Amino acid sequence: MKKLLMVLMVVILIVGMVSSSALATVRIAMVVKNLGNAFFEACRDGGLEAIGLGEDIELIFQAPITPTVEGQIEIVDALIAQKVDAIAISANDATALVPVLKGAMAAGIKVISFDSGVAEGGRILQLDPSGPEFIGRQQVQLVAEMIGYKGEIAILSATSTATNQNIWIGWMKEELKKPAYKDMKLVATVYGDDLSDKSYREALGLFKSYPNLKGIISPTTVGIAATGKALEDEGLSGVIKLTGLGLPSEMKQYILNGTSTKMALWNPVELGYSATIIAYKLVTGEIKGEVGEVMKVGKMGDVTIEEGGTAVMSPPYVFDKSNIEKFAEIY
Ligand code: RAM
Repeated sequence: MKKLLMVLMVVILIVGMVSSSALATVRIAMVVKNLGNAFFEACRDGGLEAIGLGEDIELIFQAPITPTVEGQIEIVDALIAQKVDAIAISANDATALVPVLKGAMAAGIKVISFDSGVAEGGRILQLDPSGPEFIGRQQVQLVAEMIGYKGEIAILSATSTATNQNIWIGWMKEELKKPAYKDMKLVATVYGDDLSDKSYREALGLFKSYPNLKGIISPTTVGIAATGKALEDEGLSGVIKLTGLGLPSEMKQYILNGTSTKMALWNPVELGYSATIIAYKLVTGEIKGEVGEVMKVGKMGDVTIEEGGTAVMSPPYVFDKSNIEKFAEIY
């Protein structure tokens, strides 16, 4: 919140290494869901690491203050007018961005989505952090272990239109159909909109509405940290088990005190790094964006473009007391 309040402008950062030579600068815009989310700040740091590899690249980092698709459409419109070379976007809505991004591509801008995807017509490719099926199923496996495969569970998500969370939730529901989970019941899915205060209130609402609740999955870094705080404040740490996708730096205290015994996430710095490299190589023509193509993504190695124009970066890590402190220093 503090960070969010500090930043009242839509444009928060324009950085880059602009060559003093006559070479044309490649301008890559990273557009994320909203400002003030440490996950996306880590993605931005990865983007900066990537542009550091070249001397003619500039990174423009932008997001609406709250995670709305209208805000992102306005930003993309402005980026088209600025004639940037590439846009890498984490979408607040899969389909509503398609027309404006089609316009961007028609203007010669290379468009990719990463993290939270845009539907096929609106981007060249979507970079998933890890396989969506794997992520969704793993979330259920984690909470099931924590509650002994028995009792009521709820999901506290980001926005109701977030592509990534909605796909993961779809896979969670698939996983829950397996006989192993017959004694578990998903009683509610609520949305904290990736805002700490709203997520906190939604968590309190769950505690009140479902007195028998045994576990919460929060597949959003903002949601899981807010839920951890709500559980602690209400004296419910360990009573209702918490898992999800969290930043180690934000979740360290809750992992160490047992509010959440295990949770998962990939490295957001590497995600921003990969998205920026792919966007850059699409601009230079080194990557075409065709299905089957193997992309060389710097230190991340080879990444293949699969059916539907999707590519997967790497598997998620699982954090617990044994490794949380080490990862908390990184992101
Ligand atoms: C939040 C955002 C982001 C998601 C992570 C796990 O920071 O919703 O899109 O990937 O959580």
